[in-house]
Amino acid sequence: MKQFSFVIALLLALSLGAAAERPLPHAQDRPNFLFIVADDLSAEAVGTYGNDVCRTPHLDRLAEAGVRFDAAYCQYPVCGASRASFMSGLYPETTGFLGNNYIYGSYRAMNEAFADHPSIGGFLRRNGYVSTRVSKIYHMGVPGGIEAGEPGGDDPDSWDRAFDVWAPETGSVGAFSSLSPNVAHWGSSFVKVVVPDGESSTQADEMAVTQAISIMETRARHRNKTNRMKPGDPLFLAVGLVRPHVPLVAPERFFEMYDPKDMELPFVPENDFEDVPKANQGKANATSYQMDEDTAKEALAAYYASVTYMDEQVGRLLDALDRLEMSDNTVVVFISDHGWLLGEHGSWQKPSLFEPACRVPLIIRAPGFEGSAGKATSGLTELIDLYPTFADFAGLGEAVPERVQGRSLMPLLADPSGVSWTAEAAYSVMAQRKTVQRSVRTERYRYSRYDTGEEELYDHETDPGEYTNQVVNPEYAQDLARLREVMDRIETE
Ligand SMILES: [Ca+2]
Ligand SMILES: [Ca+2]
Repeated sequence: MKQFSFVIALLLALSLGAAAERPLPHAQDRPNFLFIVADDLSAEAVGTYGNDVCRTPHLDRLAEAGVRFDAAYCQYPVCGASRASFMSGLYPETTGFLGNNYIYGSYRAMNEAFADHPSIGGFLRRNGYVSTRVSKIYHMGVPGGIEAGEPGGDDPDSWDRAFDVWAPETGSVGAFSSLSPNVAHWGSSFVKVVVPDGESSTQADEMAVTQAISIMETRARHRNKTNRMKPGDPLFLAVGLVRPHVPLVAPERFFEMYDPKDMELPFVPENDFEDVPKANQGKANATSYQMDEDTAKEALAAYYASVTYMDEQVGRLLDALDRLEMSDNTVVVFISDHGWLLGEHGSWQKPSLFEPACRVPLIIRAPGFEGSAGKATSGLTELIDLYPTFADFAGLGEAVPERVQGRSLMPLLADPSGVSWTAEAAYSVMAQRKTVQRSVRTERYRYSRYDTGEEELYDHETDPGEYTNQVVNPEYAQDLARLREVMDRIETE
């Protein structure tokens, strides 16, 4: 990829401390953005993150050409609040958008105090970008909202153009089977649908990606002067993929890759929940799903099939960028809105404050940062950091609204070793069943606190599976006191 002169100019300006005086880059010099948001994807299921069963060749190649963030965390392990948070660059408790609301207009409509606070889409729009959404970026019900073709909790100010998909989801052609006797997911059952090969062109993610590629082609040619998109206008293209969110729908060829008999469920220690507050036990198989071992393996295989199917759509987007010669001036950012439990702690799905639900995959491939290609960073990051990161790439770092609580990830892209990156903690919150539950992840610990007063402390240095709650262990008293202080500070901010 070519070096990007504005990036170099920007880094130079920053190093000279003269960022405030530099002129805005010309529109033609600003990069396009392709922002891909997967739904309910656990980092644990992605090849480049260490899963050697689930195949994600396209995410893997994106990571090989970009930077993989190994310690990236969502701010709320559920679709609605997480998406409102990363789009606004604000913690969920700042806007008060806590939960899985479908308010049209998102946080801006929900809280008057933030009516004028632009999302990252709105911010880039106001600064010369053509901002476009395809499918689920803010909250949409899956499968219900997709089956209804609704914009869900969209914020129309974020976009010049927005495209919803209207797709069959649970009504897809194919073999439908239920994986759980219970409806355990906001009215949607834990089901799988095996779509015959060759009959998947009406699937939500295939349609979304076809629409997105069509927008890229229009951008690459821009011959029509009456188009809103003028020659040289940079593009912010946000593409939402709804897999691997349930229903686990995929063509048969993806299910054939994963024989349920070969699936290995995560190790769960006996009496794991003995030291876990009730509030963090909500997604237990024993109570919520009641899958036997064979069905749980079938669920894992179906999830992997959905992940690989989603990954193929990512591949189509990357191929289109290459074909249209846009890769050299397009920053690609891939995330999931939050993580997912795949049998860890005998639990499934979200919401949960365990690591697999709060941690997210985050991969950024950016022109001008080829020196970091293929590297991973363990610097602590939050999804709210994306807002200022996009702005930084656009040369608009100084114009980011003061309210935005994230910070640009550019230093980590320049130096993934993280030597120059300090972050005290990544923060996640959940509010449900009238309780507020908060968690901070530091380099070493996960510390969670519930409004019942109950606490969890896990030492990731010795216990990455979060099996042993150390909150009553006197050996941890000093570190626990420090973490309580961090939490106190967050609670009162
Ligand atoms: Ca989600
Ligand atoms: Ca335990």
